[in-house]
Amino acid sequence: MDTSAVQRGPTDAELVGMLQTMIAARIYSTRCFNLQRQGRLGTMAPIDGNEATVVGCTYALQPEHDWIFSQYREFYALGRYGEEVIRRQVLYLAGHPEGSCYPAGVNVFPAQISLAAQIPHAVGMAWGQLRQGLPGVSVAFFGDGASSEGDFYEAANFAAVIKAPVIFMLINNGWAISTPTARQTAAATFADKAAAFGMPGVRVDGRDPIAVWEVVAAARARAVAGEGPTLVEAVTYRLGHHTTADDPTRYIPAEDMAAARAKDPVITYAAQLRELGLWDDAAQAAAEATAQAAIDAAVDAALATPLAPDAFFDHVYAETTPRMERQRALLLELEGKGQS
Ligand SMILES: Cc1ncc(C[n+]2csc(CCOP(=O)(O)OP(=O)(O)O)c2C)c(N)n1
Ligand SMILES: [Mg+2]
Repeated sequence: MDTSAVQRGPTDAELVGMLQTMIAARIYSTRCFNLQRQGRLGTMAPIDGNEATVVGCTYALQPEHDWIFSQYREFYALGRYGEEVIRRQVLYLAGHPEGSCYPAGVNVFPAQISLAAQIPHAVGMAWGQLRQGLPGVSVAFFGDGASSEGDFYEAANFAAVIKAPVIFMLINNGWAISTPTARQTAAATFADKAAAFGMPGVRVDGRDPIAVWEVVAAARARAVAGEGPTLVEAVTYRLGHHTTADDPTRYIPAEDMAAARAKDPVITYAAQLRELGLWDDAAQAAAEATAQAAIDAAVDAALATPLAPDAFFDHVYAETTPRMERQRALLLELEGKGQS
């Protein structure tokens, strides 16, 4: 297999780019959280704690060839897939259906709220890539909680049998809403589950973007060499609310959260790059200002876009069913816009 990318490791520019993207992700997510509290955006799931995993992974990919299938928390950190991702994510939170459809060339699938349903989609895409001889891989992000769903077992089993070029990125952030990992599985690690499928399972520090980069680069090299899928368990800790509808202080002991915050990946990775001489106060200020300007522009544009209350009917099927047309008419009537 081609191990050149694995052997070279990330360049200095990529190391810096990863930190800029992680900082931006935290700023985007925090801003959207606050706007939900003000009633200006809808329910959202903050990314806090997952930044290093998502960014380390995407920097090891080739966005022009490799497809991303996310759960609901990763979008803020997909900056390597282009600024359009954050613009669409904010549109989505503002209620616009087109916010979950990406334009051609942005290889990102819509958010998936139904746990694990994105995993068979990723394997299906990878199967297509394999059959068409395309050079890319598909990556499925999913949580420790999602790993208990049948969709994960079915998709992983099938992927291993057909040697699909897919990477299963299981983000173990300690929690599935209020269920701790100790109540999620009796296995010693989530990575151990790979053995039953006949694929490699790798456990990596999900708070270390360089470690994640290396593991994903190796998994990608295997996948494109026709050697099949890899299960990666990235271990981190959820630093925020499950969603804006959650209150983690009711079930996470304050000392556990304080210990996790002391290992906040955005802070520890910045310190690491300062030690390497790749980061300083000016770089930090510039990264924050750039991210702030980008999120301000995305939010202003989303909130200024008129929202048709029935727009979501247009994006379910190519042809709307009679039942949905009746529902649309009823909705418009209730909105005072349809039959008066
Ligand atoms: C099929 C299905 N069952 C239950 C839920 C409700 N639910 C939403 S998020 C969640 C927890 C998921 O935890 P995990 O997969 O670890 O992801 P995390 O939120 O930690 O990123 C649950 C149970 C759902 N969305 N879909
Ligand atoms: Mg989780």
